[in-house]
Amino acid sequence: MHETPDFLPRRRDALAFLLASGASLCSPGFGFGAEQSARPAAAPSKPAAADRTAPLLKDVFKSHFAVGMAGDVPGNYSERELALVREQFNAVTPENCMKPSLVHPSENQWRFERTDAFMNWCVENKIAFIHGHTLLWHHQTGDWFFQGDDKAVVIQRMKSHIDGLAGRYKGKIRSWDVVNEAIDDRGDARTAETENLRKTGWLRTVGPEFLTLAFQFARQADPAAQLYYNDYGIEAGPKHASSMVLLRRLLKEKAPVYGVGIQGHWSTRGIPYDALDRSIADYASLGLKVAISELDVTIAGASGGQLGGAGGRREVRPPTAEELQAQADAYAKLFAIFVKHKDVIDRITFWGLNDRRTWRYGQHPLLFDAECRPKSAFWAVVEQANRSIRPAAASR
Ligand code: 9MR
Repeated sequence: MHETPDFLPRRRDALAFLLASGASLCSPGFGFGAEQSARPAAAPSKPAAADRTAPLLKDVFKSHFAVGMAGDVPGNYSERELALVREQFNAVTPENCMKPSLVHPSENQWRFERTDAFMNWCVENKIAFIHGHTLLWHHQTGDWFFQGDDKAVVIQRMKSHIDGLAGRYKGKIRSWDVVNEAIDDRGDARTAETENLRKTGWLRTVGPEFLTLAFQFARQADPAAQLYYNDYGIEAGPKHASSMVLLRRLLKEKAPVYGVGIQGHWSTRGIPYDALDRSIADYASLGLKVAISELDVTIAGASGGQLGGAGGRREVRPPTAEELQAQADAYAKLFAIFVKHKDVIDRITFWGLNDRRTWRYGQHPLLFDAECRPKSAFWAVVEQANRSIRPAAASR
């Protein structure tokens, strides 16, 4: 049984105490197994507090949206980390294992070991909301899809890929990223009036209709799944304008698009809050839902969803108190926007679990530190839920 323990008190007055104490949600005695995880690379241990009261994100935002994490669970996650996943989150996205080249490395070869293990873990642990990532992408996609450059053949391969993956987990995956990152990064006033599609194998062989077809194939493979277009940087500037041009066309062509995933790979050094606020309203005006699908806010180094950025395993400089506060402030502002748009937003998913399980290792981007302890950003996020539920109390 991995039910949320009901004995956990949820009193707000315990929060300040916890923050000061450095209590770990993964500490032995918190209600999780006492097994030690692999030694994290950052943040030294602090003594465990006697009272380990902490709210659960999935509960505090219950009336707003689902709150998720991304990871190829159970993989080599420690018991502590897995406990944190099932306690705090009610949505999970496979970070890598469902990407085309991993699950479908060649035309006649599927590798379902990790995806099946992922699905089984989520089902066994009663994760209500499994979000699939990603049916089509330009990256991590075998060249075999495009070999021969024959449009009809490539479309057939696309269909059998989508059938094979979305069909296998039909009825178990609530929503899918159908197409990921199809819009080019380089945009200007001229491209803003166009879809400005990225020059990929899909575009070259099939043309712009590859997106419509992908959505239609996904609908056929799993008629109940909610289907998303997912991208980074689409909340602002020419890329946002292009996303609107693209989505309008897809809807006109009757592509069954349910929503837009704004990835949300940001840095405390510059988040386009106003543009984000407007972009959510823009997508809603098309009749679409929104997910913040890959949220992280780095306190150092690069942001954005581009691969090959400043991630990587290198020596980690611990964050300063000021940096942690700036990050908490940024998360608070973001969640104020998300809460405002709760009727449009279905899900907020963090890209990773903690500052150890993140593609931006060393940039401390998430709500839990390397040892699963809630950071200032965690409490700032929780406070936004409290404010929205009890606005009068919060302003006192
Ligand atoms: O976090 C993912 C990382 O572990 C992988 O090495 C990388 C390449 O597959 O993809 C990362 O996730 C990306 C996601 O699938 C799409 N949006 C950008 C994410 C960060 O690069």
